[in-house]
Amino acid sequence: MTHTHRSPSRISRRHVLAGTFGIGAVAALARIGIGTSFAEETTEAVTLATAAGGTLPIPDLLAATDEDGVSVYALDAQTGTNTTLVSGKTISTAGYNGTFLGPTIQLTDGQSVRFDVTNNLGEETTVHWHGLHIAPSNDGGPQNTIEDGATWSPATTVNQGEACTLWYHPHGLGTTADQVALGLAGMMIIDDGSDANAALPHDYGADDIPIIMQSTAVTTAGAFATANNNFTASTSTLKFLVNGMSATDETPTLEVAYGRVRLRLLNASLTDSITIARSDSASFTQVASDAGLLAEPISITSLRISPGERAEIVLDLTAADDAVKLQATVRNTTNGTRYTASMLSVTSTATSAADDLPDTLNTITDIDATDATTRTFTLSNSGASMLINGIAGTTMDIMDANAVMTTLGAIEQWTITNSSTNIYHNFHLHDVPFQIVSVAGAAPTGANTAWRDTIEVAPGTSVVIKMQFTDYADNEYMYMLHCHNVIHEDDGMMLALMVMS
Ligand SMILES: [Cu+2]
Repeated sequence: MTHTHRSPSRISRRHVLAGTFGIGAVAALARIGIGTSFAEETTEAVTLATAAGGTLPIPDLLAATDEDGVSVYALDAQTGTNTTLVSGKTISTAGYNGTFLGPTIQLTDGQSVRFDVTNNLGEETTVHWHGLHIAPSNDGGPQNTIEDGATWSPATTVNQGEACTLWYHPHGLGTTADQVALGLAGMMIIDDGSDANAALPHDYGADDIPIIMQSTAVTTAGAFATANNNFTASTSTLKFLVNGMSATDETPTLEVAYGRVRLRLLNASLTDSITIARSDSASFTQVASDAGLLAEPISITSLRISPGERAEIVLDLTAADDAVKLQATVRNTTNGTRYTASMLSVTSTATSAADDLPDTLNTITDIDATDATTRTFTLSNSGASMLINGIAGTTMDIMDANAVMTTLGAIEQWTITNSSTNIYHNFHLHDVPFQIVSVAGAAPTGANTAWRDTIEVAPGTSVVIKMQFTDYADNEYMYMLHCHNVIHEDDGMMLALMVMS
């Protein structure tokens, strides 16, 4: 196989914020399989996967080192610059193990892991494992500050119970938008060992492709925007990035050697929602929400993904005579269309069609909330001050004083109300995924019937969710619940949750 089409010179010319991406080892790593021994893997009669080609950069899989049965993943948060995205501007960036974004971490349920996160940013940071079911002391929230030059080493046994697409990013108090904007974000993939996940495309970099989408703006000063008015300033340059490549300047291409491809879509934007559709308006298949596989594949023609959310889709390619082209319609917090980007063009060299997808992907057992503790959370704003239940969670004292207290094993049902006049919010809960009871009074449909950890709440409406707080309790460390418009989060739309033993 050849990778010359991803040579560094081509990449830089295409305005890629290159750092960790790459290139040669992707398929080999995918074959060896992080988390399984080489011996196990070689006893299976596997067909070598052919790495996807095209101009789309694909983050490397992060290789682990083994320490007495613990897979250790090393992340180095570091700074960089980019001089190619906007001509004449030197943009400050940051990434993990590179200068923009980070490698993909692929984990398997039951695996013992440790993350060694070293901070070389020159300022405090944290790393939160968005969607990962993990103890609050390891969750990476504002209590897990990593000083400049220090290394933080949370360890856990992967305990997700769902095949899903998660991500990792900073989660400090008041600094999340600033640091995510620089490029501090990476994908995390969980394999639950299920037959359904195995029946879906799952060869990383070959037919299982991460798609990290970022709606960004570069200011006249040459910085990534971190405030709403930067995005609307006529002097800012808007760029839609896909795995760090500017789709605004040139549509990224993906050439797959298979009849079907799985795209793991992540909206890593600060504030914008993204609606994905095929440019020919044809249908495509969604197989996973942000927190797990759907009960069954669903056919859709558009997919709206709010900031922080993920979704997995599969594209059947052999039926298409031409490239399957995806477009992204990007909307601001008041739901106005900012722009539309031609985000990806996918082609296949396969000559035979893929096998049928499974009819059933997941068994989602309904949480019995008959005796649930109920709570109400009202998201509102007073000008630029962003509030939950009237509180702006901007200091640790406020977090402590207003922590939501629950107990291990508790089942709860929450009504999340957006009382802002015209601003969209999207609610994210740490620790456990939730099930949706209703959206604006109606029963959930589509991907809203699957596990979720982030849900958009339209102005003047409510979403009712239910969840159970399993496995992890701590009387000192807190989880967070917040709006995942991270500008709103930094402006106070965040509270703490304590699960007491
Ligand atoms: Cu919000």
